[in-house]
Parts: sequence; C-alpha cells; structure tokens
Amino acid sequence: MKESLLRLKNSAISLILDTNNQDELEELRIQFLGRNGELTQLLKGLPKVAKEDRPEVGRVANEVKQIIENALMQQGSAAKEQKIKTTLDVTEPGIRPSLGHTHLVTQAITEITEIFERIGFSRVRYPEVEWDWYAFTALNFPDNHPARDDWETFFIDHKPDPKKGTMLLTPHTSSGQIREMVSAVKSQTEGQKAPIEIKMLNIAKTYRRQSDVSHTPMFHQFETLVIGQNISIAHLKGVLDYFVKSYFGSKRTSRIRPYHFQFTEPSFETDVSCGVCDGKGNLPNGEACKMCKEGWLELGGAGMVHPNVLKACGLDPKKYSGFASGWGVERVLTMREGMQIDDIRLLYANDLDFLKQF
Ligand code: FA5
Repeated sequence: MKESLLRLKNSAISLILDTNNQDELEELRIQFLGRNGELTQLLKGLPKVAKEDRPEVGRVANEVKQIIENALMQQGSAAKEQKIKTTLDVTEPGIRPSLGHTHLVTQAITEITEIFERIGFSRVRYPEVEWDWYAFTALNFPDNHPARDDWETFFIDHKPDPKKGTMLLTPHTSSGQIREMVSAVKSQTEGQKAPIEIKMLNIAKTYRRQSDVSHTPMFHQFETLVIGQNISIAHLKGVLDYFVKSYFGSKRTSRIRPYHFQFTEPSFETDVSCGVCDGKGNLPNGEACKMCKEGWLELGGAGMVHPNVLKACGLDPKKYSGFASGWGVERVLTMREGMQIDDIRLLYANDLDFLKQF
C-alpha cells in the first residue's frame, strides 16, 4: 500500500508540473484528491492492511495528499503569473529604450569638418596604409634620414615598391598633401588649364609607436593644405585664428612660434590661449595654472609648403605657394574648456560610464 501511495504521488506530481493551465490543474485535483479520486480509491483498501501497519500507511497517505495539494497550489500561482505577463496592458507606461550617441572623436571630426567647410575647404580621405614616398620622401625627408624616426613609424612587412619604397601605417596626415597635389597636377595636365587651387581638409587615422597620458598608438589628425598663387603666412594665421575661435570660443586667441619640419619653410608650432587661466598662466589666487604652459596650449604643427615638396609633386615653386597645418583631433578635443580628460587613452578604453558623460 505504501508503495502504491508513493507511485500515485509521483505520477500526480509529474502531471501537475506538465501543465500551467488552470482548468487542467482543477481536473488533476479531482482526478487525484476528489471524492472519488485515486487517493480515496486507494485508501478504500486500508482495512486490508495489517493492523500494526495502518498508522504508518495513514501518515504516508496524509503526506502524499499534502504534497499534491502544495504542488497544485504552486503550479496554480505560476499559471496566474504567466497569464498576467502575457496580457497586454495598453495603459501601462512604456519602457524608454536607452539611446546611444556617436563617439566623442566622431563628434569632434564632424564639428571640425563643418568649421572648415564653412570657409571653402573640401574634406578628403587618403590611405592609412601608405608608401614611404608619400609619408616621407616627397615631404623632403632625405633617404635614410633619421628624421623618419621622429614619427615612430610602424613599418609593414611587405615587399618594397621600387619607386615608392617601404609600406607603412601613415604616421601623419601630411602624406595627404602629396596625394592631393599630385592628383591636382595630374588632372590639370589631362586638359584642365586653369591655375591650381587647393583647399584640402584631410582627416584620417594615423599611427605611431607611442602610448602615454597624451599619446595613443592610433589617433586622428586633421590636415589643411592651401595652394594658390599668392598664399602667405597671413592666410595661415587667419585660418588658425578662425578655427580657434570657432572651435574653442570667441575669447580664445592663437599664436605661431618658430619650429622645424622637413616639409615646411618657415615652420611653426601653433598655440591656443588657455581657457582655464585666460591666457595668463596664473589663476586669480596667484597659483600657476595646471592646464597650460604660461597661458598657452600647443595645437600642432604648421608652415609654408617647402619648395622641394611643391617640386616633388610637379608644381613650380616660382608660381605656386601654400600653407599646411596638421593638428591632433584627440588633442584639440581634450583641450576644450570643461573637458577635464587627463588621460587621452580614456577615449579608446570603451568604458561606457566615461563615454555616456558626453
Ligand atoms: C606632425 O605630425 C606634422 N605632420 C604636422 C604638420 C602638418 C606640420 C603640416 C607642418 C605642416 P606632430 O608630430 O607634432 O606634427 O603631430 C601633430 C599633432 O598630432 C600633435 O600636436 C598632437 O596633437 C598630435 N599627436 C601626435 N602624436 C600623437 C599621439 N601618439 N597620440 C595623440 N595625438 C598625437
């Protein structure tokens, strides 16, 4: 009898767990626990059980009844919950999906592009995997000159091209100057006789073996190149000032300092006045400003295109002149007032908590 009770319990439980339909659960309750149910039928055989075993069989019968009732109850509330979940309540307020946004660097690139397009520059893109000739030789770097090391270049293990040299990841967007001038000269000799005029904005990924708080191995530069017949340093200073005021705000000013690059003559470093100390270098309480060096923040390089570079691209330096500049996107972004990004590598750490702030 005890075994029959346990078998009855097992079959009841397995049928109960198989359904979450309220009507079917009620049918199972009647089938097992009803007045004429299987448990009652089984207990009708109790008188045939030896007298001394009856208390134990009675205890097991009660336990089986209890277990089946509990299982029916639990499965019943699970069924109710399921029903609630599948019922659509059209009055319930919706859950607003969280919205992402473009990456900080993409935002900066879009803004920089718009600023330069407003004064007639055209955005171009050139290869990230480049030949030495475009990145160095045509930019007036003598063969095997150690200046190539200044750019901490990643060289690619590829058969060198007899004319263009080794393959590399471009360490600066200045290679775009060469591609732009070469293609302007090519299209001119193919029938277009008007004098060459270039107003290029090349924004691209660039690569160097560097990683610290102000350097990442992959970063972006934006390069301007203006070529025409009477281009002077005044044009360069004008564009620099226009960019500084448009991107950083009307209170900021710019300056150029002498510097050296192989591909520009004269060459400059360009600076923007510090927004934290207002270009003074000191805070109102007399303490030195921690953001800048004596009131100025460095933007990047610039200069008048070197005659040898013009010649390498097929342009006559007696007829044409031009200026170029190359600044870091991540650098200008972190230099903006209120950004407070003290480690540039954070931009590429893919930390959503950091990125969501902007
Ligand atoms: C150059 O790359 C020159 N090609 C710039 C130039 C263009 C000069 C046209 C004259 C005419 P420089 O190595 O200083 O110069 O880099 C320019 C800017 O790129 C730096 O001021 C900095 O803002 C940014 N930069 C350079 N290396 C890194 C790096 N590893 N991570 C982030 N930004 C960098």
